[in-house]
Amino acid sequence: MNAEPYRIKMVEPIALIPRQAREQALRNAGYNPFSLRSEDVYIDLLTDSGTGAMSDRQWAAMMMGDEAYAGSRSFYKIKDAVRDIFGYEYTIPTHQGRGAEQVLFPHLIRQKGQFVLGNMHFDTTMAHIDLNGGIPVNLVIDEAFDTQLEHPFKGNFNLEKLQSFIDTHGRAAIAFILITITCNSAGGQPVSMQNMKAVKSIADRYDIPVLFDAARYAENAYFIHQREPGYEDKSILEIVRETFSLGKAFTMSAKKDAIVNIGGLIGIKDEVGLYQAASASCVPLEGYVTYGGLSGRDMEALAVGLYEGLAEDYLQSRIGQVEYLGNELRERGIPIQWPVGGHAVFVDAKKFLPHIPPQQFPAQALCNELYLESGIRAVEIGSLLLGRDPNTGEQRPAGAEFMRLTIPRRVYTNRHMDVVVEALSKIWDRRDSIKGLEFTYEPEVLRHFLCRLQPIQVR
Ligand code: PM9
Repeated sequence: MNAEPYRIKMVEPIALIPRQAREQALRNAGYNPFSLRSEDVYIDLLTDSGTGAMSDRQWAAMMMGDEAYAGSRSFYKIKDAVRDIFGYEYTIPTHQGRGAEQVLFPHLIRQKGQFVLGNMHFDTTMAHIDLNGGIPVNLVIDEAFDTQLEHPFKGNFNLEKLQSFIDTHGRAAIAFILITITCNSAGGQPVSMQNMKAVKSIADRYDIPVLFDAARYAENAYFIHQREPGYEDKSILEIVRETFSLGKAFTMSAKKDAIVNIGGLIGIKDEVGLYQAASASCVPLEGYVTYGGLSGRDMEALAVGLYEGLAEDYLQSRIGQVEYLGNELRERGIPIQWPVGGHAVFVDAKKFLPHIPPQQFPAQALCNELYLESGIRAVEIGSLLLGRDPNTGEQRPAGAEFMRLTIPRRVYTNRHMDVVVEALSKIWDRRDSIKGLEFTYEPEVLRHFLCRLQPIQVR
């Protein structure tokens, strides 16, 4: 048995505020945990994005930041790392993942109404496809939504659906294919190498570009290493290189696997034309192409983090912690997406709260109850997040209603996980008493971040 491959050098105090104060805080937040003050949160499992603990090497590297407006030495460290790890010639830093999406997508969606085919697009990705006149399409395998079904790669594309979509709509209707690794919205589920190669070979037949949403590039490679025959003796780095050889470009939120608090990247394999077009957009949107919204010190930490995220002992401990939480919950009968994903345990709120219909947001109701019970903040990944179709105004049908318990990297111990297990077990025992929610304010775009809700009143 191995413990964490690090020891703790700096700590940040956290505290549980009293129940009455939590009730008041949640009311003030409009029953939306995004609007809570983090000081009122005891264990924060809202996201693994930008919430990781940087290493001493990353902090040391920050002191070496070159803050030159143009041509910063720190930028070239990122460029070298991207070339070495992913094999891509061109790199543009951005302030975070959605910055990369806003810079790159306009150059890939050439006509209004073109489709962007994905296993399952993340919400900000979907928003940037929408904003550029594209139509996001999710083609993940059906097994992804059967939370109790054992499947090693629930993030895989349904290849028959992909082929049939292309046959039905024709090449010209498709802007590009985006492979999201790991597939966050399906439960942080991995995509197998075999499946990615099959997607690439279908795409090649029609000359459709394949891109990656690379936020969790290392966790996906770790799952391939663990689960896919033929990859057990390959290093994480080798698997990452093989993965990215299949794409022509990537967008990346570096706030996840690269373990920085802020940062994103565009990587382009070799197409100078695309690089030049994206560079021209980057300047007005993010900043000059050798910083793209980041300071030199941010870029230093990112260049180090890109490698730290690949360390096998770290990945084993990180994904091991997610598994620990998942196993403990499962043993108590709590329904979760199984097997657990890389960055979070996804609790199946449809099964947890079958009496609450999707339009009353069962997973959001569960998040609120968890906060009230124990000061733990989780996040909804379901109907609330999916929102409405921008053309029809209808609620998009969600395949699953998840409450995501997202584990920040190198931050919490398994004792914190035990607190989560105890709290959810208590809620499980009184689940029938939990009520659904209704809007008091619903923003048009990405509503889950800013909406306000209230518990449905018994009429
Ligand atoms: N993901 C997450 O918590 C952060 C925003 S919502 C609290 O899971 C993928 C697969 C993501 C992602 C963000 C982004 C956007 C793109 N793709 O947040 O802009 O999971 O850095 O990245 C979040 P940024």
